[in-house]
Amino acid sequence: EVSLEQAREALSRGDITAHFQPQAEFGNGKIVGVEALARWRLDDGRMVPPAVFVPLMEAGGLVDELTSLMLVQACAWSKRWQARSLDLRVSVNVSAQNLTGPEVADRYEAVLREHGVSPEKIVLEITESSVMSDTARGLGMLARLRLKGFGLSVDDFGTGYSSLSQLSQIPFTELKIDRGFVSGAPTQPRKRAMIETSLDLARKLDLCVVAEGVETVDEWQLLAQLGCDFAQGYLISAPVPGEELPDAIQRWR
Ligand code: G
Ligand code: G
Ligand code: NA
Ligand code: MN
Repeated sequence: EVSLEQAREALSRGDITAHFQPQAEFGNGKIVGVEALARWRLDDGRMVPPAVFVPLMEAGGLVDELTSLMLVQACAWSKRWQARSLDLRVSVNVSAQNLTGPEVADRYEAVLREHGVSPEKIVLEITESSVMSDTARGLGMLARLRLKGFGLSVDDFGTGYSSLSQLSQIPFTELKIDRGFVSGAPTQPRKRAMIETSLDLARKLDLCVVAEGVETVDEWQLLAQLGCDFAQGYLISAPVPGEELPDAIQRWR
């Protein structure tokens, strides 16, 4: 068990860092982006899972600090990779609570400007369930972020029971099919049907589609055949520290 006080300390001591998981284009296998995922290592080497510390930080008013930290690391690594000829979009997870704070869009834009990173290079992922729980203010903040050039992704699509009308009100650019539908889809017609329906919707709303949790070649082939745009999952690489990303991409190629 970890406390909010420990979480606060971990943030300020640099015990929480971003790892990055590559996303490959189905057409040619090229790595075109990464998702930043927060990792907290305790002094004794044990890891605290995000499923534990993210909700803790959300409840304790710390998630804004977490997201800012992730955004800073996304920018810093984006520049370092660029220096090695790796031009990548970076996705950063955003909580519903992030969108209720004052001037969020201006602050995120300022972080990017400080690092010389264009908002077009950053995708903000928000889970379908947060979209549901969101207030008018949150929806307005998403619209402002989109106007500034950030990409907007619906994460865990298919698990959040949002209505089509709610989804269509937000200027999303991307939809991420939840890994629960991807896993086993080649042999399970109901999962395949969910994927096909998601792809249909995405085409109609002009969104690009990322399949999460692609673990097998059979899954890759099915998703490619169905017309998915990008794959993320252990088949390509697990999330890795920023300095290991070029090697992880090399191994995949
Ligand atoms: O890294 P892992 O696969 O265990 O991630 C578990 C969950 O934690 C995922 O749903 C992911 O979206 C979430 N998560 C990871 N990093 C962050 C973060 O920086 N901010 C938020 N809000 N959620 C995160
Ligand atoms: O969408 P979300 O942000 O929850 O997804 C990120 C989570 O999924 C992270 O915890 C990451 O470690 C995990 N993950 C990434 N690729 C795979 C995969 O291929 N299989 C499984 N089971 N989990 C994955
Ligand atoms: Na995510
Ligand atoms: Mn997800």
